[in-house]
Amino acid sequence: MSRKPPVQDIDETRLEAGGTAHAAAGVTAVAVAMKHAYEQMGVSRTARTLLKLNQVEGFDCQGCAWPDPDPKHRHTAEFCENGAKAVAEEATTRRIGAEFFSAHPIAELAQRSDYWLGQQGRITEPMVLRPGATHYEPITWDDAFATIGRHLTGLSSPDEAIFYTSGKVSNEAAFAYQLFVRAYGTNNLPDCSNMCHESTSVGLAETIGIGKGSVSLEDIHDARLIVVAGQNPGTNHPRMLSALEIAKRNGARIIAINPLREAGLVRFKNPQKPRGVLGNGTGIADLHLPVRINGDLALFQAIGALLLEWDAVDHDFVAQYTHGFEEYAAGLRDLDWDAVLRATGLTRAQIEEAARMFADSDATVLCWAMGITQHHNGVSTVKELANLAFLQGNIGKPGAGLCPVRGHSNVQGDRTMGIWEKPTETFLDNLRDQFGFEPPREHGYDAVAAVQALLDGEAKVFVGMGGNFVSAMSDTQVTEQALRNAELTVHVSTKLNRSHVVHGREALILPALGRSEKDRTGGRPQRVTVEDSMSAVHASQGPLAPASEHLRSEVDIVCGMAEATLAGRSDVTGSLPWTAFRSDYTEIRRRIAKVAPGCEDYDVLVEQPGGFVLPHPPRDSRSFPTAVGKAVFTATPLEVLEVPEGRLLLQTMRSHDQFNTTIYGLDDRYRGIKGGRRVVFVHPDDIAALGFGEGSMVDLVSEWRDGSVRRAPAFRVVPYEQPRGCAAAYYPETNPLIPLAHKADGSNQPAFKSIIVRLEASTSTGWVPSDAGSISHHTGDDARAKRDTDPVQES
Ligand SMILES: Nc1nc2c(c(=O)[nH]1)N[C@H]1C(S)=C(S)[C@@H](COP(=O)(O)OP(=O)(O)OC[C@H]3O[C@@H](n4cnc5c(=O)[nH]c(N)nc54)[C@H](O)[C@@H]3O)O[C@H]1N2
Ligand SMILES: Nc1nc2c(c(=O)[nH]1)N[C@H]1C(S)=C(S)[C@@H](COP(=O)(O)OP(=O)(O)OC[C@H]3O[C@@H](n4cnc5c(=O)[nH]c(N)nc54)[C@H](O)[C@@H]3O)O[C@H]1N2
Ligand code: SF4
Ligand SMILES: [Mo]
Repeated sequence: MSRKPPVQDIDETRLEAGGTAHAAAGVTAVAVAMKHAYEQMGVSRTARTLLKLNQVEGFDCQGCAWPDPDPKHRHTAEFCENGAKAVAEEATTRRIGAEFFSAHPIAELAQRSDYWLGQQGRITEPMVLRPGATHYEPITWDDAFATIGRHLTGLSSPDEAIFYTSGKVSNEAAFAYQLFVRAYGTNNLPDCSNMCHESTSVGLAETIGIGKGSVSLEDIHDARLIVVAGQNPGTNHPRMLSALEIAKRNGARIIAINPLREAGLVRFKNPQKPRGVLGNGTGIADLHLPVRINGDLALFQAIGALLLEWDAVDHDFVAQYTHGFEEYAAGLRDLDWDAVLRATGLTRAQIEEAARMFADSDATVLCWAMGITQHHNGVSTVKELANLAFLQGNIGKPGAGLCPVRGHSNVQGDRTMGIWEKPTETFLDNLRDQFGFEPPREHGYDAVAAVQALLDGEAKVFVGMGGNFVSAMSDTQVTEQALRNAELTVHVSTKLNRSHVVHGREALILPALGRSEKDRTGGRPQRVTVEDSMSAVHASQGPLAPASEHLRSEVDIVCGMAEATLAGRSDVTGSLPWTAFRSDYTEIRRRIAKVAPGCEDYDVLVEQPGGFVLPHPPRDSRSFPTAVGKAVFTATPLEVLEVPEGRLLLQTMRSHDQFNTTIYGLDDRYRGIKGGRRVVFVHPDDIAALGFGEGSMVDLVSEWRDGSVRRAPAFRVVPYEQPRGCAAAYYPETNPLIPLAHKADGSNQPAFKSIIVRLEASTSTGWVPSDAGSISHHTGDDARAKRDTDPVQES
């Protein structure tokens, strides 16, 4: 066991592939979790930290947004393997300070993978990269803030600055941040949600009037049918399996809709229960529909058509609460079943079996994640899920509802706090009334537009509140160029990542306290609050001493940036309480209560053990705050994503050993991968048909209607059961394949899950950097020919 960071980077030649797991979790999960924790934190720190994780008096897991059980039903070990890894990653005893940065020039760091960068340890002091310098060097906090203030006040318009947020940021920091940004004068507040559940937020706002899910944990426990579509909970929301296990024991049936047979959806061995440790565990999915990538829209339409045909419809609900039913039903009357079968890759019998399970259930919960949202038609597919819920009245009653499962632990809370490039007028009015300045009304840049603005020279400063924008975004080479165009890049971070080494002319790294750490900003113990995927808000307080005495809380850092930037502004300075904010976060919560809709008495309610649940009109009273005041059925034309001969439809997903761009390790245990990441999973018959073999080295190549050709080199071909014509590989290594303009209609979310690619024998055999990729262009007739053969790859 070594607590030292790796010296060497990933060696893909050591990769081993083979064998998939038939169950998730179990004792192996506990062993792996503990190994990670001990390696990063040592034994006693591990115990001190993990026992506080997800406890009422403890801190909220930095992993996913899955909710905690109510305080009466929590275990002493209320976390999963990947929660333990998330904690270990932050609570590591590894450190990088000034010596590290003076020993490693940027040119060298830029060659390192996100894995190597992240594994070096916690950043201990503010660092600056001066224009033209080869190394980051230390800078005082005051000078760092002054640098930011100088750049921001020097821009010809506040709209030339971009303020990104990643979803780990607390509600207090997020609220203070958006206040600063709007007082400064822009709504350029893109966030990771733009790449994540934006299609959900847009689709649900249109159909139910609020962009959030409508279920509680109890609804999952009490459901008769649970659909898990485009989601891999065994890896990405592991404690969801405990909830599914309870539901199964209460008699629920489960349908998994996924091109892959993910281990967590097959069987779960609950490590908290003797039967999970000693027995065979619990079977999860009663039916697995191995849908073809992007086939969900057609699948949900087909299920809707069958329910209509069988009259398995809640007519009272439809009549009383909905709008647009006739048009929806008319659209499905002559459904083109041939097209459905081509789009879904399923048989009619499989679809009928699923529809029968819907028909037999009087309480259905529909869960989904990135397999649904990250497509060009992600918004329509979400709306199709809403249609299914409306058809059977499965919203606003126990055991039923819409359940988008959010990613980052506080991504939903950040939106509630106003981290949004398209704020509502109500929110802005409240902000004005509370703080006495006129906030900007024009909508700002989302993530894709932010990259474009930097490319076009219309934006010049990029501030990242957490996250790793360069690696997370699509079109790696283009996004990197965009960030390099900036005059200043600033990152508030805990660990080193690629966004620090692909930088603007000048760059700052501002090291923040993590959630596992004691926050004594203003000389007193402070707590923060977060909101989970089911709109439950609660407090979080870390137990550990900070990684370095120089760290500041995100709230404190925001206040510092704000003071340095707004100092000379007579219109806003007097009314903004930065001093009060940093001396007691309760003051921020009092302001949240006044500004954020639904957060009345926020400061009082979060004091209750376990917190409180935000209002959700469709869930609470079947009232739908849409334009027509009802739940809105929508009719979308059926669509088949056709893939030309010799190509594959690629999805990009997470391994079991990563949190987004943070790579914990190199194993994807449930899918049989050890020691590497550059793999492409392909159906065995497709491998043969394309003239490759198991273990062949290939480049992934995507071609686009504008004549551009994108390449991600050096992936090992791994045979893997899935629908013919589909393929899968990990993100972020595949982001070079996805043009900025390949995104969802209506939500602008990058379509990370459907990319038509071809495999080409690779010329590279050795190591390639994890952002390796290239863009070239077809010319003349060649380009025209491509346009004719490639029907969907619009960009
Ligand atoms: N350990 C860990 N936990 C995490 C994260 C992490 O990286 N690591 N990330 C967090 C974040 S930010 C998020 S957003 C969530 C992501 O959680 P998920 O959405 O579960 O993440 P992905 O790995 O992208 O998995 C997508 C799933 O959808 C399936 N899929 C792909 N295309 C399609 C399709 O067209 N149709 C259907 N029906 N299925 C499809 C894939 O096979 C895969 O099982 O997890 C959060 N939790
Ligand atoms: N191809 C492809 N691309 C994708 C996706 C996909 O499925 N496929 N998924 C997309 C999705 S769903 C998402 S959400 C995005 C993720 O995009 P991001 O949220 O931007 O990325 P992360 O990798 O979660 O960010 C990790 C970094 O956050 C910093 N950090 C960690 N903890 C803290 C903290 O407590 N405070 C602060 N200030 N910083 C901290 C660390 O420096 C770390 O390096 O990626 C998207 N990109
Ligand atoms: S399910 Fe998510 S929130 Fe819960 S412990 Fe695991 S990673 Fe953390
Ligand atoms: Mo996400």
